[in-house]
Amino acid sequence: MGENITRKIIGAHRLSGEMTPGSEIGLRIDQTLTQDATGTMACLQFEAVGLDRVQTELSVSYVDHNTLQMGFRNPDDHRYLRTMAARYGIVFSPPGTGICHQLHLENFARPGKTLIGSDSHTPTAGGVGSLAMGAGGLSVALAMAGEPYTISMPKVVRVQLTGRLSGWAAGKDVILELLRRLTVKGGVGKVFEFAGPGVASLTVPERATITNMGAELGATTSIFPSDERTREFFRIMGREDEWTELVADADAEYDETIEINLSDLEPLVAQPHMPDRVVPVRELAGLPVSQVAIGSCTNSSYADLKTTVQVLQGRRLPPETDLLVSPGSKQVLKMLAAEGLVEPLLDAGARLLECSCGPCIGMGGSPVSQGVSVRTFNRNFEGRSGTKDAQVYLASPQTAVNLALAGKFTDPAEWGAAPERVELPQTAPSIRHLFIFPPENGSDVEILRGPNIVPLEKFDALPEVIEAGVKLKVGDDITTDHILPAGAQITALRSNIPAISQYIFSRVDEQFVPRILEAGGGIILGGENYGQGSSREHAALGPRHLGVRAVIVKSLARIHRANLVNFGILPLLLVRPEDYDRLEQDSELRIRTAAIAPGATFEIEVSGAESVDVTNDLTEKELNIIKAGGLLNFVREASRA
Ligand code: MIC
Ligand code: SF4
Repeated sequence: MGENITRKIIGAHRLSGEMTPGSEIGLRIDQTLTQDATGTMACLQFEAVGLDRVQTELSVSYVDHNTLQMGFRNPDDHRYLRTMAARYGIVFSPPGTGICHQLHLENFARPGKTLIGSDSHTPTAGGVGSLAMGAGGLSVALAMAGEPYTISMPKVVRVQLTGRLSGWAAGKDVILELLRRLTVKGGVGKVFEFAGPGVASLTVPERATITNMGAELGATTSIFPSDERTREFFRIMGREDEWTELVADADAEYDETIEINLSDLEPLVAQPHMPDRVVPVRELAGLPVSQVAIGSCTNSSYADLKTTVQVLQGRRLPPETDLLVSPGSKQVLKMLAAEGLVEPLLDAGARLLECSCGPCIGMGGSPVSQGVSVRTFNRNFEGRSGTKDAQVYLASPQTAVNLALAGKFTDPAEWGAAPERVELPQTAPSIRHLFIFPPENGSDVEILRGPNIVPLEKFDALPEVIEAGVKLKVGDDITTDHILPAGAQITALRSNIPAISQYIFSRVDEQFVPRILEAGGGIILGGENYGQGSSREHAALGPRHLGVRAVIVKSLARIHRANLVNFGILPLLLVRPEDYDRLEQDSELRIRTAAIAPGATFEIEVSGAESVDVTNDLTEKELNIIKAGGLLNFVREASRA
């Protein structure tokens, strides 16, 4: 029987476990990436392991989230990351060089390699055939230390692409169509592997847009074959020697198949406040648009920006619409400059921002009150833009720039002829010299820490009995942005857990932190898909710092589930959904943790009411990690044994 690409890569990296969907497997990790917002923790955790050098083929530390440097905190973090990278053998990408995923795709990603990154959009590298997964910072730290990365063996979904994109339809519309059909929960436990005759028609940047936003499906990852187009991309990036072919066998089998005819796609848009609320752009015609933002790791490539400029050329934006453009990397910006494409952008009235995450993570660029902002990003969760009542829509650059010029939603039929699809130029300027490569031996390098770098706290083991109250009850699809909001002020505290914990659930219920502190700990009750979105482990670390020992939910998102385990919080699943309605904020619960066994159902006592049944999907090892008080304790104990 032939193999698909996903199984080929997993097979070549599997250190333990069976390759049947749902079984726990351990994978050897070739490459890691971190970004500054999650990377400071990952680096502190790597240091805590006590090795002299990273054990991976390649580890890169990017600075792209907290680049604003308002006050000492962010620059202190950057200096720590730079010196720590030199000390332990990590490549460092300074602030302003670009967005981690765009830079990794252009400079380091390789077909057939495994990559984990402390950022949920790490699957971007699947655009060139890497098996690239988002993970919590601690999982990345341990991969840097040479430990296997554990996942549940995914199902592989063949996404059969036929036809070709035409008119104003873009790569973004392929993934928006998948989100429309499958929703933000539709990819849980799955890898989306793209196949079929339509693949060859998509450029590498288009493929990367699609795999990037596969994260919004909740998927383990998404991946494209590495074919002649991929080879051409590597040649243009000046690293053809790093290219290898990687295609599925002709008779490869898949667990499921979905078909998308690219020729049928039209411009789509995700409405507030979830990436799966997708409708055709034409249906919203007439809605005024106050801001448009083009950029982010989803859509900031040379092709995305060149298309934007081609539409803007010689035209002027209406005064009521602000257009923000953030190139994905300095390489993209250099290519635009070389072709004289920066000037028309400026002349149209657009604002050119730094090559960084910027408005996507709420670092500036907030919309006006109740404003409609159309963004080429991947997330439109409520409040993430920094303006609480803004309405954020997600679309392709093609759509975004047309709406910016009109100052409102219009029917694509009125946009005139679409420009030709942009291919990369024959050669691209290198920016390799901007990365700081580590010395052969870094043992003499002094690691510089400012006051914002607060050492890790040591967590205690899980008690035999948890007696605590439900301190917060939340609904379905709670994102990590609800648990720990983004924005300049809060994100600057990512290396300081005591300080950042004060913001846990602050936008959901301002009284949550005082309430749980007063009680000395507690439990969180949630609905379906709890913890979807970002990989930020602070959404587990913060609650743990505040004394949360268990979350009881209907279902969990993959990375957040792993983060809860990593920091010793019990993720329990309600057996009967009705019990969710019976439990209230302030219900007092008694959980006998000694009675928990992997996969087994057990009772939780509820004071003054009937008990509720919960279960878990934990493996023996995960349960032992939680009992030890978290993964770092577990690893330390294991190395002592
Ligand atoms: C995001 O897009 O939400 C982030 C910011 O990139 C996060 C990581 C973080 O919170 O630092 C992600 O996607 O994992
Ligand atoms: Fe940065 Fe936004 Fe991409 Fe997250 S989704 S890595 S914040 S650009």
